[in-house]
Amino acid sequence: MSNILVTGGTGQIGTELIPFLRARYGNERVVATGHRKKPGGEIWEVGPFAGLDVRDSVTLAELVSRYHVDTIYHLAGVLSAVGEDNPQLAWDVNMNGLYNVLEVSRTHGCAVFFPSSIAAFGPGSPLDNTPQVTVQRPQTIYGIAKLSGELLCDYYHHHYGVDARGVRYPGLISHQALPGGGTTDYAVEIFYAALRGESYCCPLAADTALDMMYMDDALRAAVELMAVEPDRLKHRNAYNLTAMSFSPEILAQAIRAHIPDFSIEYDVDPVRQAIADSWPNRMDDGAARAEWGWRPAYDLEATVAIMLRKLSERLGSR
Ligand code: AKB
Repeated sequence: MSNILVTGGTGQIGTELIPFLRARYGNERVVATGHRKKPGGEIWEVGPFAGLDVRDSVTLAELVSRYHVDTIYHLAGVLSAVGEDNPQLAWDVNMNGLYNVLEVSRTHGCAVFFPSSIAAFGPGSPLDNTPQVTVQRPQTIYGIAKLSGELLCDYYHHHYGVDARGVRYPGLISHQALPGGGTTDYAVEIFYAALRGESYCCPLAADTALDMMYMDDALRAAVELMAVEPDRLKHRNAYNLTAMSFSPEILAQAIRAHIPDFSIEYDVDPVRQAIADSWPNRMDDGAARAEWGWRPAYDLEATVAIMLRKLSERLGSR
């Protein structure tokens, strides 16, 4: 029987994608990998886990052979804000990691899921209703690697028949692992402050609109895309994907519907602000809707309600 391998398994998406895949396909069939030590907790015990730095092609190939892997969800990567602090590391992990995943997929016949990002757009891209196919001149090392990654996935598909598929994720909002080093992280951090009864100090300006998505939608999108008949996919790498668009002020207002005394203040980080200003306000995800039936389930109100409920259960607050 063939199996699934997830890189970046201990990160923001991986922490939730692994149980999601295991519930669907069986615990033993999903191999979690991460460059950090295996975290404690039941989800890490019920199926295989292996240490993996995605730049290590030998270990990656060995795991793919040992576990008879036929699909790789390649989530390992350095995010946008951290990438600007260390562009050499970001390029090394994000590009060489993807290259290794595509190479092992070429030699072992695996399908690949690649998470691109709104970061693959940049100055010159239309910010509103950003089309599926348009100008893409990102200026962050993260965005450059995402765009290069989209092209590399297409190259491996056209030249070697690797079944590589991807989405351009917006900022992802989740209540388990923290994102760690992205420009959209504020949209997760704000909930922790609100539930602790603290004012939130936001690094982005009040009116900075960005695409966002609740994690459950992001997981479902990845699995649905990988399950679609290949001949339906015209824009494989990578599909614009969004669920909502909001600014910090709009998000704060939505939180105040539950916690009326919540307050937000602004101390704009010029690096993150410049990145956010170069990203879409709202993408057009019509190609994903038309080609593989993408529909988000969580809007802003639903996301705020579930984040506050799930996080308050975890943090033991109101
Ligand atoms: C980031 O902010 O770097 C990521 C992304 C939008 O790709 N969340």
